[in-house]
Amino acid sequence: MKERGTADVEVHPAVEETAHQIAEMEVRGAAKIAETAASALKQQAEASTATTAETFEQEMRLAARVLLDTRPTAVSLPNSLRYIFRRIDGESVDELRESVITGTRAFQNQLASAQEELGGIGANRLQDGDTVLFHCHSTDVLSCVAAAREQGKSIRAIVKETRPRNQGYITARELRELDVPVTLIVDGAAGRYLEEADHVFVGADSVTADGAVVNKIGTRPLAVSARERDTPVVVAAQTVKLDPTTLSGHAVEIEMREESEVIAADDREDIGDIAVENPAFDVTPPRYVDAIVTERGQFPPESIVFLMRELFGTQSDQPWEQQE
Ligand code: RI2
Repeated sequence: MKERGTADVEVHPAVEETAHQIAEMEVRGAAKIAETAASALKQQAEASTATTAETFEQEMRLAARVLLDTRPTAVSLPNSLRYIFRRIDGESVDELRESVITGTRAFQNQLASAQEELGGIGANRLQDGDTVLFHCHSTDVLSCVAAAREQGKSIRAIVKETRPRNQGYITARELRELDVPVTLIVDGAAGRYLEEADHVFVGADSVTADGAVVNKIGTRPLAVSARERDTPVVVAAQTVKLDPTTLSGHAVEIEMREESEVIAADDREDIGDIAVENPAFDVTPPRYVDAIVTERGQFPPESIVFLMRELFGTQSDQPWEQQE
């Protein structure tokens, strides 16, 4: 991919490779995607042979767009790039390069400390002996459980498979590493097991200004069933998951993935002429969510807009767009 009207501006192979890994979900999870994309941008800066500041900046914008073209829903990806672009500063290529490297390090440190702080806050919701029902695989959620375990609380887990990619298996494995007893269930059994749950904990790929939570497909029906039983639904989402574009009315695009994740080609052929759809995420309205836990504290979903205004103002920039 080249920037229009420019000669020989190309992205580093490491950026292409990272983009491929994100698109194929070899690298996945909103926080991990953000961290890896930031790292790729740093590699682009480090390897740049640009001789002018203008060319260097063109390379950065092009690299950002290649990374952004991978998965449309997790806002942590554009937010990570925004963070770094806001800190790009200098007259010479060396100064610009250094600002990208420094900005990336600051972003990655912030990401790690945010998750730890969030974990401590989320752990306060958990009591010794609680049973928690989990959907998806979220490192923000697991940080809450890890902090609760460090406080000596005993937690029991019910883990949904989370079809089609069975990310519940990853959650189950990581909960076992925290010495949490795990019962794995198929997604359709969640209603029955909600009777035993004291909380539902889920992650987020994006949180909108009206407090809606965009997360792994199946979150919404789980939250609706939990509301019916008065089981609290807690969303663990560090502030990098808050979508600044929704402050000005933009909608979150829901990623549609390949049908091969849903059904094997042979089975599909056996069945006959059918359509298969595979939305990766759904949107849970704020009325089904009890709390959004961030590193800045716990918020009722309807008030998350105040934190978003404080963090982002009223506008969101697209610094990777081509400059005229
Ligand atoms: P952390 C995942 O998406 C899940 O939907 C999860 O809730 C979310 O990212 C957040 O993950 P995917 O990349 O940042 O597996 O909490 O499609 O790890």
